[in-house]
Amino acid sequence: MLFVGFNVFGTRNSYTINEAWRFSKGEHVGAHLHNFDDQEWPFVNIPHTWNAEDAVSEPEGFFRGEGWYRRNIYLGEEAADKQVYMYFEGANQVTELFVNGQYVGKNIGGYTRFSFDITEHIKPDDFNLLVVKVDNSFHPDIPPLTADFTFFGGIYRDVFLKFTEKVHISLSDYASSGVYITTPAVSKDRASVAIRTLLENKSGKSSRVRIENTIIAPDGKVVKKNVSRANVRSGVRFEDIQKDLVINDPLLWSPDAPNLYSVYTRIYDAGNGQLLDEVFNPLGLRWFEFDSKKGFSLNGEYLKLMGTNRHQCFEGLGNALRDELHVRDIVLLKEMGGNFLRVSHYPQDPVVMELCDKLGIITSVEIPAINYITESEDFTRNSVEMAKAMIRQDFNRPSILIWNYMNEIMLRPPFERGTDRFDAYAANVGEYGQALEEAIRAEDPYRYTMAVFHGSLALYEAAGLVELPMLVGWNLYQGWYGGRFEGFDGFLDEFHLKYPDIPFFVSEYGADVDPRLHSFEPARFDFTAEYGNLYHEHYLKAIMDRTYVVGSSIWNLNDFHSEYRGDSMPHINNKGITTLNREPKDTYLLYRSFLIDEPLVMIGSKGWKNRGGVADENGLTVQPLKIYANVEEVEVFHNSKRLGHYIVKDNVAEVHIPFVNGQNTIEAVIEVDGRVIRDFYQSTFRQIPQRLRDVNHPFTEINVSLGSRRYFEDKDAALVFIPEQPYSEGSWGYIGGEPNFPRTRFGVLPAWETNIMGTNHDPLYQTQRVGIEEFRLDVPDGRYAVYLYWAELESDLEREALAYNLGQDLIRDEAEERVFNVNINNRRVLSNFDMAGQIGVERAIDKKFVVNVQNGEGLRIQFDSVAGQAALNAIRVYRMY
Ligand code: GCB
Ligand code: CA
Repeated sequence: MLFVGFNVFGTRNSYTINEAWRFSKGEHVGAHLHNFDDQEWPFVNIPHTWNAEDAVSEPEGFFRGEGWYRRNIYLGEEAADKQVYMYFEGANQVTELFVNGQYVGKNIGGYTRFSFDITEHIKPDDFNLLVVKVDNSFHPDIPPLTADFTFFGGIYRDVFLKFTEKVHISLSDYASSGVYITTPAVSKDRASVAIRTLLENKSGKSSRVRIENTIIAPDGKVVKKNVSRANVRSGVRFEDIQKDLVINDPLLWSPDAPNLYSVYTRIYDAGNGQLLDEVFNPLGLRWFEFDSKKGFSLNGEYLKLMGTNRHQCFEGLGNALRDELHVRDIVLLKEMGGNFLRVSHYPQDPVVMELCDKLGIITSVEIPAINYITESEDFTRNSVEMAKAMIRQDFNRPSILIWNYMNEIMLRPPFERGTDRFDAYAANVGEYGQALEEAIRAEDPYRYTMAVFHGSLALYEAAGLVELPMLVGWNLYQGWYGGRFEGFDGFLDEFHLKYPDIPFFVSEYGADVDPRLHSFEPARFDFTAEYGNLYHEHYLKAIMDRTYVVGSSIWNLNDFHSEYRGDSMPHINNKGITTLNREPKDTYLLYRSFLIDEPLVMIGSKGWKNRGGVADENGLTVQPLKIYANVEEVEVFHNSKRLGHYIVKDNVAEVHIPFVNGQNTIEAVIEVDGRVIRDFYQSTFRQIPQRLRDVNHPFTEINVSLGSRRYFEDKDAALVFIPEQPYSEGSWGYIGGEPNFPRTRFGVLPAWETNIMGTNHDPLYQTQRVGIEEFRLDVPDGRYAVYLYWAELESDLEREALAYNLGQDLIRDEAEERVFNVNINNRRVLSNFDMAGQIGVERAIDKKFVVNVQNGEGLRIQFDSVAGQAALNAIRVYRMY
């Protein structure tokens, strides 16, 4: 009611216009005009991407080009006599706006926010045609050029209309809030605040205004009100500065106590007192320091920064997430006990930053300068512009302490090392870095700058980048892409020794975990949960052991889309400690038990609902299970039977569970100060008897992955494939042959990582036994379904060097011919079977055969070679009758 009489909508009105846009991919001549016919175009809602499907579909590549959005929107009275802005939280990557057939403007860059003043182009109390053209084509002058994530196109974040009075706080300074708050001095006793406000006057005449900043304490009380007056000339941006606003005994902002002050910046007509505009900003009072020996301190106290990186995509949605999904991620991080987020590799949705402010997550934010640069003025200019937009837009976030301006920029230099051209390139990269370093320091003298490198120090030295930023970030993958875990420790110590004055982060480290894969003999690059667990157990300890490492961020909080990737789950990078739809993996539990103080017990491999294995002499199958806890001991029960007390070491207790056929319930219990806390895990176990003809344990089915030490869970069918074993009398297994392990420049790997066409169960086809003579099962008489699974892994297909293959350089021999016959119980079922010739390489082949087994003959699947070596990737035998 306050403003009725002069302003029905209050001071500033803002709402989303996300719904019911007509959309079409591709080029459309004249689509910005009124008479263009879009009736055939489907409706979409924003957030929207046109790549949600093709970025995960089998054919390589995803659509990169233009997409058009059209909408007629009725603008009522709220638009009359107002300044009207269209505000985008983000669209990837070049956006052009047309209103009522007229060109309004263009934005470059897919991750920062932008706004257009559309006042001149609209008609109030009428329908207005808004047309947005977005283009996600590769552009040599716009970062990112290449990177290990999918460049989803579209208007993938909220779009708003904003209506202000003619005299208002600026919306067009890089789409920032128009208010810049700094805290030049903060101590326990006293904080001094400065507020700079940009004002716009579009009224055509000068205006006398009163500018009032009100600071409200976390408890809701006004602690400061400061007023200034100004004459704002029309058409000129006016800058109001209020400084030395002192707050005594401030409530400091920290991860444990994220106290937030509110700053309301209001402008009033100095004549009639009318409130013209009001802008809110958060304010956090804190001081901090990064020290190369003592590590990080916040408000004078040592704090190890522990957290993750994050990518902004989700299963099925690409990057088009509604606010709630962004929010959930930050909550997940907080619940894990994290106090740090590297907002990677680009600025993210405003709600992400909002949550970090509120939950007390310290952040670094970065521009997407990744892998290499284009040596052009435009590339540098666009990068600097992005950095400015990033900084101004999130300038007032207390959570942000660091601006990062590059990620592994020397990973893919386009010129050969050792040449003059390379040296010139390295020098150019150095200059590029300097331009960014300078621009950022000029924009924001109160925060730290950072550059993030991959593990080849010499390359960054060559470019002169190592000593440029205030902080360095290292992305380290020893024991994943190559080498061993210990290489990580060695790298940290050596760098610290060589550059004792440079404070640094472990800005990335991680290992891919496909939640369907398990192994009790984990190996580098097997994609199993168990290997990922070992990797993180090692890294966590190494990071904690070193005070001088200021902090670390796991790569990554979530699994994320990377279209060109093969791996066990094509198009997805599985280094998340949660899945694409945010199911926690064991690694999440490991960190949670380490970082959270209140007593916790969590059983690992929760998602593994279908287990299996071979029974021992006692009819049991003993398999290890990890339990995460932050107490000294945990008591474990299996199917209500007490197994005992287990010591927890470094937050992990390893328990051997004697699994039985059928349901298994495991209970873990801790007791702290009389409080009992428990966790449960349930799994169905499919036990394979030692002797398949055991009358007490009738054979039903067996699923085996060949050439492999991995278990593969088919979650949809609720079954599990178990690792191969050699045949022995009465039992089952292979006869002859050996696993086909791929050789790479960085060693032999336990499985291939080729994208297999025609299946989602790639891991089953990515291992195989070659030279196999027979797979034999001494099953009882009956009628059986035998499923054989194959894919030809050897191929001469020329592959473009992957944009991102740290260590995946495959050594291929010339693919040999492979032709063989398959017999079942001496009956020929396939002759001259030639996968490459008949079906093609790297394509899944599933064949089902029905066999009567009689006279105690068992099942013998026999392979005889015609040319080259026979092969088998997986087998399933199922008793029908
Ligand atoms: C890195 C990159 C990141 C990749 C990651 C990986 O070093 O900075 O973008 O996704 O490695 O998984 O390879
Ligand atoms: Ca949003």
